Amino acid sequence: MNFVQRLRKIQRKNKSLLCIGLDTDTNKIPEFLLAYGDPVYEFNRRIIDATKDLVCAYKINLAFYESTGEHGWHTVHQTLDRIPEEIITIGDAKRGDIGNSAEMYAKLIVDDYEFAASTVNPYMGEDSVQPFLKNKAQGAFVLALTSNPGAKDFQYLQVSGRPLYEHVVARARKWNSKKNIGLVVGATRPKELQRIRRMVPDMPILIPGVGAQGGDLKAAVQYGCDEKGELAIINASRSIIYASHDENFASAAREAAMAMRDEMNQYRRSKR
Ligand code: OMP
Repeated sequence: MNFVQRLRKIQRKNKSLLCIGLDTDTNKIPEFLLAYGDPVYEFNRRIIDATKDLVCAYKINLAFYESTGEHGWHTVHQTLDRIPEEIITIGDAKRGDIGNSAEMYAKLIVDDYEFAASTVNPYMGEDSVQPFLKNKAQGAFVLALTSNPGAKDFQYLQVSGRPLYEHVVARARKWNSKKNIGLVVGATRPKELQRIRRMVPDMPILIPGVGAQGGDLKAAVQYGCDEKGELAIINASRSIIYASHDENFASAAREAAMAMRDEMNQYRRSKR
């Protein structure tokens, strides 16, 4: 199965476009978890167990794990082991470097952790992205137009008559010989998302920025999906995993996830 087939399969099975971001911060998890040997794993385990039938993907932003030192790497492995095989796992590290260095980054994320997909920064061009694309079953999401305010610094610059992010989209299409490239487009940019989807009718699009960043959920679904109502992966991290700070945090996360998944399904043109 190639990456797109894997994604469609789980989106159909769980009837879900939702990706939960495990951006787990020890300062934000319920205090009682600090008594556990690995509080971050214990938090992730309970969130995963409470939501795994509601999502198509989990995204692990490696910054939250690497910042805790050596132990964080172990926590990533443990967390990945807890996620059912059929669910897409995204290693979000936004790497991008010259070819031989990128090979080493890919070695960790693609071969060692064995994430189903990664996020990559295309600023250094094709050789910086290719090491993440070797296996057709594993995808890479290229940053096209990001959700944050700083996106305006470079991504909208006009280059040869069109904004820079459109050049990124066009290049990503060219690099996609194994059909395992996706794009990242922020939910805070609905108009542009609509245009990008028209440029890439059959690529997965990872759409962060709903929930805590205030992005437009309806537009994310209606403009982000392909014609079958699939291939948009809509990420929410803080608004789901920190829905409650009490003992009931996992069931609160489940409720928040279910509400978001169901709302998305209402907006899908073609429901499965
Ligand atoms: P919340 O704002 O808490 O839902 O988290 C958003 C997550 O998506 C974080 O892990 C961000 O690093 C990530 N993200 C963005 O917020 N904006 C982008 O444009 C791209 C990403 C990403 O690549 O995942």
